[in-house]
Amino acid sequence: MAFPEGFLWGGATAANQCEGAYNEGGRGVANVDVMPHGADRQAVGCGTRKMLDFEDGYFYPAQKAIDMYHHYKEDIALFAEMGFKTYRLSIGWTRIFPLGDEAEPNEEGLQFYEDLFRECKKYGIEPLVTITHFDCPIHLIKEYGGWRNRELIDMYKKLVTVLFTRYKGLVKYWLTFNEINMILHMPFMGAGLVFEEGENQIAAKYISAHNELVASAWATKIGHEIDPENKIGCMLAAGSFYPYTCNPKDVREAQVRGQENYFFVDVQSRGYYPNYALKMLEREGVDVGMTEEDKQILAENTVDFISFSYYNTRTVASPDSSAENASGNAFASVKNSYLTYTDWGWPVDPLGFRITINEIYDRYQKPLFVVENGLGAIDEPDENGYVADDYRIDYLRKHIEQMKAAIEEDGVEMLGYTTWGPIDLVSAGTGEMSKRYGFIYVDRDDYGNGTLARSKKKSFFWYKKVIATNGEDLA
Ligand code: BGP
Repeated sequence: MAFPEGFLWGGATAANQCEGAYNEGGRGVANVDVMPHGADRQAVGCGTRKMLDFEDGYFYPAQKAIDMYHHYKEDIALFAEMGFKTYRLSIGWTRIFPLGDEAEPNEEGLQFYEDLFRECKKYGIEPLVTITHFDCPIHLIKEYGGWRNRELIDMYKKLVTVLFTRYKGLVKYWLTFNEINMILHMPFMGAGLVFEEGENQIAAKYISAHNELVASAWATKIGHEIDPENKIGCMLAAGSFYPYTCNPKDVREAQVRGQENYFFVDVQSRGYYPNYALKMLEREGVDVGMTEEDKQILAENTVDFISFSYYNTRTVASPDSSAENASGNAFASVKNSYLTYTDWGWPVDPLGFRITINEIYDRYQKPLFVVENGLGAIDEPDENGYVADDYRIDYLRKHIEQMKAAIEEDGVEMLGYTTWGPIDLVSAGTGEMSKRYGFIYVDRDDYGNGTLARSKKKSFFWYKKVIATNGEDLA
């Protein structure tokens, strides 16, 4: 059998993309709430269009999302019906600390997640908890400048101490920051950064990255101290970088972009800054403010496992190449003529999944956890809400086959696999509902219309079979 006994099959969501109820249960406002649907979303996510409050004339999809806050029992029952062994979800920071800098947590928020975890346990589903999935209290952005301010390390330490203490025995698997490398690509979403006119953006991004890396190491330390059973991982937006051609200039570009990506996990897994990063920061004149204590905390608290999302590889060319640009999960890349593309222009590269898995495993030699993989597509439901989503089944089948080969033939240690968006939810990149990933269809459109009714797609029954046979039957 390729997949080990106890392999954690499941699905992954993020609080802001599914919960809604943004102003209920004492919750405070976060950066992710004020990211509108529509043309300005990109600029807001990148920190170049300042939007720290709800503005007239915009639709904010996170406010209600798919209202999982009120539907979680129904949704977890559906996950259980598929046979989920794990459910990856994230904590809304502002449910626990509405402002971020208060002394005491909000009990209602803590109770909400406790109930949710108990609901999972009822079905034997192991929660996999992302401590922050792109969210940062808006108060910490307005008053402290987001993650560029070291004081956020203390706010985060306080948050994780509360979480590890309260959920001791209920939660064992934790991820510190979702797609930590997203800071470089969507800095408002990844670190609450809004840039001032003329500000050195590279400096702001790397200082914020440093603060998150140190906060992540503190979380690992605190989590292990509170419960030695805790397994704490990092989370990378992964995808190998391919050179556009075998021209050494393209190969070098791919190498540099790969290092830029792995920088984060190099620190979280090895415990120190790699030389290529130190040299780059020196050239850019960036001082991240590393203290002796930071060095020690980073060195002594490396992660237990490496988790990552995989949607596609990234093909890159040297700046003087004439290769055509393409999109793909916020990472600039060029068109790869060997691959097909999704409705949203993201490459589809199942073999690239095996390549990426091997690259990460070779580099760190720690257990891996695939915590996001999936296809965002347009679904056409029939009158009963049923979608014959063979294209989604095909995508997932081909990726699982490659993961299987990586385990069986390459000997990679893998803890589990959670697909992105087992239930349709709001797209992080575009704010759309119509970019659907789910096994479960949700009746809601891009502008907030719909009954929110849930219905099973064809892929629901397919994934159920995959899990029941521990990945043996992918037909
Ligand atoms: C990752 C994020 C998720 C998720 C996914 C799909 O970057 O961790 O939050 O949304 O990408 O992206 P999108 O929603 O833009 O299709």
